Amino acid sequence: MRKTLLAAAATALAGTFVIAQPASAHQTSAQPSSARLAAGSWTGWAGTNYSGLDRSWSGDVGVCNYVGDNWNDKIRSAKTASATTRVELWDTWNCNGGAIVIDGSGYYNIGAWVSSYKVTAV
Ligand SMILES: [Ca+2]
Repeated sequence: MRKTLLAAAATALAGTFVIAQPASAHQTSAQPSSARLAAGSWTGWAGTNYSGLDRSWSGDVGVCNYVGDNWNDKIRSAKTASATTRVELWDTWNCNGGAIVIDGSGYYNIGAWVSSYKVTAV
């Protein structure tokens, strides 16, 4: 009798725990993700004056991203997706060395050195 009650209590607790877990996970993930949804995108071209092959990248504000092996040191012009979006283009893979800032009006002649980027405003 006593054993049955304990088992029932344990089951009830386990049930509560399992139900509470997704609910609290849902709550905690809802707010940071809406803040993190501040992502910006930009396009880079293999040629100057926005010519040749192009590719678009996106990223969350403040996060450094590598452009990838296919585009490393190959971007020659770039502009962001909107007038207010600002993106730093960095010399090294981890946003170090030198950098320029691009916006919606673009940068039409960049040396072949861009390796990483960081969105700073959307
Ligand atoms: Ca580089």
